[in-house]
Amino acid sequence: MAKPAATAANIAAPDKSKIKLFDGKGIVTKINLEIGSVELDHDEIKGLMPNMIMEFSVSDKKMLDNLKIGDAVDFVLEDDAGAERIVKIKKR
Ligand SMILES: [Cu+2]
Repeated sequence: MAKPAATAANIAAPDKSKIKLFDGKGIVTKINLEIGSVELDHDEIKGLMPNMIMEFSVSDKKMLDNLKIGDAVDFVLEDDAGAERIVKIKKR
């Protein structure tokens, strides 16, 4: 399906149906409190990507407060038409 043109109307009310959530597991390898990102050595995320080490943005920097390098975590990744960010993360 063709992507609709970006108009004020669809920017104000994004199409929620494009947002998908994925559960993941991984190990924290880096934390960036300034920009609000966490690098994870993550397991396969079924339907999205194989296991790899990569950096993710988080929806709220406060989620990183209780994490440290080496922590095993469960997380929820939001994929909004290819734009990914972690919306939940907690120590396992
Ligand atoms: Cu990945």
